[in-house]
Amino acid sequence: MSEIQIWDVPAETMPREELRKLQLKRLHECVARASRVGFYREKFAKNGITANSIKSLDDLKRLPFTVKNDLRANYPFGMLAVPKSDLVRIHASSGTTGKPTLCGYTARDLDNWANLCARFLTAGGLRKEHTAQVSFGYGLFTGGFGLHYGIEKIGCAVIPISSGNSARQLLMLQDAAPDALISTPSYALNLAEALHEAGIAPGSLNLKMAFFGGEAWTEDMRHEIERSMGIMVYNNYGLSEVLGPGVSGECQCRTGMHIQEDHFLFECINPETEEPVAEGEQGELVITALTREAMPIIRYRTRDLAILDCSPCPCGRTTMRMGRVYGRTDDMMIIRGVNVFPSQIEEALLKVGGTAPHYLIELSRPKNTDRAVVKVEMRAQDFSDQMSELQALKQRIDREIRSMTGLHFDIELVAPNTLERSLGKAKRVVDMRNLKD
Ligand code: DLL
Repeated sequence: MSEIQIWDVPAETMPREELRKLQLKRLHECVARASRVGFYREKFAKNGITANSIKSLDDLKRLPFTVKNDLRANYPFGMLAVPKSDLVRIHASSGTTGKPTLCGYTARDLDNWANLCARFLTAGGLRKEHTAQVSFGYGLFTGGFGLHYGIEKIGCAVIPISSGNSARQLLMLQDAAPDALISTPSYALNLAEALHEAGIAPGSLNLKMAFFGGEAWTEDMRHEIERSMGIMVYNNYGLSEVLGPGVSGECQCRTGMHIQEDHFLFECINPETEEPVAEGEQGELVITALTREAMPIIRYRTRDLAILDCSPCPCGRTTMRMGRVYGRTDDMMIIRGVNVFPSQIEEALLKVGGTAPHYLIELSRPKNTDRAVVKVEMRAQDFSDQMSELQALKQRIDREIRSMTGLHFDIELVAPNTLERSLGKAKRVVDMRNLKD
């Protein structure tokens, strides 16, 4: 662990009482800004909400939730609280179907954003003298540009390589000798594999740390990457609707991701009842972006499931932390009536070991019964193993998944390098059940 450094000491170590006062002041300003947005103006009018009626943080409960469909319904620029001419950047959220949602930023939004990214990167150990390779896509996705300006803010050199072209990624890792890799965890796995195939020992690189975010991953995956690459890996979280990366990130104590609470108000609710869960219980994160000028977002239902942790962290930051995102409410598979998250399958596979960390879950419904298959990739070195050994491996995976989920999955071991690799966020589930019909 390098010496503890904090990017913005007053903001990150503010006494909680003072923080709550600042949040209230900013919530007040946020509601005033949101009143310029037709969607919020109408909702506020219905419930008699004005900025002046916000007297305490408890008043947050009186404010309406915002869901993804509200943003879609106001596509492209209906959620702006500033004239479009005040925007200096437009990104889009990574929707899988239909139109994306556009996210606008003013110059001040971008400056805040760079500082928030600088906070979590500093917390993980990135310093001015380092070089960082950004292997997130640069484009409408917020990952590339978001991290880029945070790194520059620190004064650290950026290699803006974006994702894809692994031969060039390896060349940069070797020759430009970055200290840090910044990407999705699944893309980092691809790079680890490419290194292995090229016969490059990770220990021969200058890489010391990595910052992963943008998709759900597991603690076992962290251990696997740390072990195989000999680096320290830190988790960070964000979403384009409220900013992009920079909403929260781990410090070197790795006891959860510090939430940038002077910019975001977090709630954790039961997604069914919409009531707050008890402290320390898992629920859906609901986020209010307190300082966004271009697009104030109030009580955004993220669909991300996590636990909030208010206990003190040894690093000295006073902010609340969030645990790893366990899954999304819309990622949850219901198989023969049982709720299963892809992260449970990943955990089981990594626990058993003996395969590559690449998998794909396929769901179908022959004869009206759910069939769940996990395709797991073999490692090249094990591929020629005896049939009996492969059979035993399948049985171990089946047993582990069953103990984790209570369900039987058909395990298919597939040849090395046959599952599609992602350049950004990995696709883990193919559901062919036509459940909506
Ligand atoms: O993924 C922003 C981002 C980029 C965060 C780079 C971190 C690093 P979206 O494309 O809008 O924005 O997707 C947001 O990704 O609601 C989560 O479901 C998921 N997600 C993001 N970070 C994590 C993480 C960016 N660390 C959605 N762990 C969010 C788990 C994550 N899921």
